[in-house]
Amino acid sequence: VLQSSLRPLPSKLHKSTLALMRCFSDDFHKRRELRTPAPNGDIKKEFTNVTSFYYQSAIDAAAMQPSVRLTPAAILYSGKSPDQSHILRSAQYLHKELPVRIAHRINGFRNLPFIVGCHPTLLYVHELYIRAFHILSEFGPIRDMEQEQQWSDALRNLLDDHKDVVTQLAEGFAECRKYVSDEGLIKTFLDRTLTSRLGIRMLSEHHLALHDEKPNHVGIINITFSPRKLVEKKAEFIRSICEAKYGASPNVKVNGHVNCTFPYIQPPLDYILGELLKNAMRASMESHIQGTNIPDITVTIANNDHHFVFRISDRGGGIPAKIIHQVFDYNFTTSGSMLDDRVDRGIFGQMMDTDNTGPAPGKMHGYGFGLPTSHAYAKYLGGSLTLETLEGIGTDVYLRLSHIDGRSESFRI
Ligand code: ADP
Ligand code: K
Ligand code: MG
Repeated sequence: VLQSSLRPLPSKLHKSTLALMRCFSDDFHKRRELRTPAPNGDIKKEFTNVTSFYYQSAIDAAAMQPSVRLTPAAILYSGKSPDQSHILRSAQYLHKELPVRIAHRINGFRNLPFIVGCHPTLLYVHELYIRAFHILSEFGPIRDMEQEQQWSDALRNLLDDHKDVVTQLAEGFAECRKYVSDEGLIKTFLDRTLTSRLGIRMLSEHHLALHDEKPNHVGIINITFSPRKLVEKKAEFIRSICEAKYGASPNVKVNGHVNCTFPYIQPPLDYILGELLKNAMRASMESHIQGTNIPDITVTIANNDHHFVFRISDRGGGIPAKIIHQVFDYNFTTSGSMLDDRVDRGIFGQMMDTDNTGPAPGKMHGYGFGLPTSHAYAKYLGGSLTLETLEGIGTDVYLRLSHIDGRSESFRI
């Protein structure tokens, strides 16, 4: 895959880059082996990979450049042209911008504590980024729509290759974070890596979507975004996962400004609302183990000139004071842990553990990534995520976000 997607090497490439690329393409064939830790910890092999990453002059040069971030309003109002020159301009911007952003992230991987950076799954993600850097930065200038098409195809393949990165990071850190005493270091790395990934994906998917004519959309921006419709759609989906797991699910009521619509970028909200609803449903189900009189979850929507807010209220028993300070930590979870004294560890406990072995699309919880990732995304989007909990009663989570219609400076992607 790697060899066919790389173009012939330009002669100006530094010798060490060539050496790395040769070693890297070999590694790529070994990636299956790498994903599973060698039984006796084949540190030597991993060590060779890691040190070779340190001699990457092309990545170093790109990492020195600043990233150019756009406001959603700039994207929204950049205008469509009948000759498709807006698509060409968008590709030219991304062609320059993405290698810079990826190089910054590769630096993040290089600066991880050695023992973390050697974890096979994290090393695999690090390699994915290096490979993406090469594929995108080796691509020549984009001057016409044919070159644009080739570039967009490469971009689409990369988005697909990177789709499981969040799960891979969650798995990798779950296994090796115990060796790191500085929690802040992991939080900074994950906040940056996950929000940078969100930005890259929003820009890339926006670019790809510019090719299609979808009613009420400019790229990924939905001009008539309806918070109520999104909540209803996510609630239906998460309820089906909840039912598969617990045999029943709480009702979700929506109130407040239910009729408002405005332009917004839906994909990150899909993720955040999904995670918040999963948490609320899990708490509601597990605090009512007998499965009767499961209390409703209420989502209140409030919309004003600058912000809009979702409040997700559950009656799932609240969060105990002894763990409240940890719920926003990456990898902190009460799933499958004895901390969770709300859960009967008998037959119910077994049911809960059956899908905890690997990443499955229908998981209700497990990696402890839902709250911290949603928090980082909300901040990246110029908003906030906070919660108020009444131990023994339930929890209110507030997701506040900025409008993107250009009336005030919102955030940059
Ligand atoms: P996960 O859901 O994978 O455990 P999260 O980051 O989404 O990870 O949540 C972390 C922990 O916070 C959960 O395991 C749970 O103990 C607690 N929590 C989150 N939301 C709620 C809620 N609405 N009610 C009760 N506990 C909650
Ligand atoms: K957590
Ligand atoms: Mg969760």
